[in-house]
Amino acid sequence: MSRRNKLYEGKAKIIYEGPEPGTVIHHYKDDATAFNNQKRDTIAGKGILTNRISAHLMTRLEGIGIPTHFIKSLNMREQLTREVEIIPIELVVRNIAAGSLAKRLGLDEGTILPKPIIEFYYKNDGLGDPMVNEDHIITMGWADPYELEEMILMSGRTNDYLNGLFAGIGLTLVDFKLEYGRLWGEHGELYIILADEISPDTCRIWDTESKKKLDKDRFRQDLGGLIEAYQEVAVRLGLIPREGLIKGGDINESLAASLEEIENKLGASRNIRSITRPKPTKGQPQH
Ligand code: ADP
Ligand code: AIR
Ligand code: ASP
Repeated sequence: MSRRNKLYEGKAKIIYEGPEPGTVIHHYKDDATAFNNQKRDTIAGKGILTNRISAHLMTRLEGIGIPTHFIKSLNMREQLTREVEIIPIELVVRNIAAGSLAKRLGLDEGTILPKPIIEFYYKNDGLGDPMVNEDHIITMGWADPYELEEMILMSGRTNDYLNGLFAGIGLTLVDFKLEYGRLWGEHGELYIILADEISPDTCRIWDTESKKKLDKDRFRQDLGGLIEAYQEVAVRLGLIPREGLIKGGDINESLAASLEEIENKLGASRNIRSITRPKPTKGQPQH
């Protein structure tokens, strides 16, 4: 562990230098934080579940042609990814009112939105990730119009796909947060690829029938049963057997290791899709 070069330690993950240039290792921690780090705890086994779920969802998204940073799972808590230059914008897609949207607009939690809403937040812990609009993003140079358009398109497709995926297993995707990064190809071409994490830490997921919350709101709202909820999501996705991997803080390590193998076979052959539209030239009129 200590031989590796730690590049960054965040709230939920540690990023280590990868084995080859242009790669990094994401180590998923058991730490849970909310409300910009004001509330914290450690929940045994959480990192195993978020690592597995994120690896799986990224692999599925690659399968429908959305380029992602995911390369392969390494072990229970770690995955190898392509190193990207993170665009400092969090895109939140909402299908149903909850969380900060419900609070800001005085909507009842659970109100179905007539169409999905995309919001942008400037990724800056010191400022508490403030909500921003497209004009802020372009004017401040956080992303250019082409990059923003690409992120919006990919987020819409991701929402359509994940909505269907979850609906098929009796789950409702209420909202989620995405991060994207820049990756330059060998000829200097720019790719915008999906990065960071997609898991119950970054999505709101409800059981469709009972409306039970199966995401990080269990921690934010002190509802308890976070591991059971994340395991339920993993079980329905077909990632772990019904009896679960973690019981009372004890982790069935050999079972967890064998499941990684299956996941890696699934994701063995993937290509990063090229973005074909040219980058707009500065100074040209925008249509
Ligand atoms: P935070 O920084 O919000 O505390 P995490 O604990 O999840 O979040 O840390 C992961 C960090 O790594 C985030 O800042 C995220 O933007 C960044 N990141 C995610 N994917 C990649 C990637 N493929 N390459 C480089 N950085 C990444
Ligand atoms: N999110 C935003 N910042 C960090 C995360 N994980 C996710 C939440 C929720 C969605 O974005 O997990 O799924 C919207 O969050 P909020 O708090 O704005 O309602
Ligand atoms: N992860 C963020 C934080 O630690 C936001 C959240 O999930 O509530 O504050």
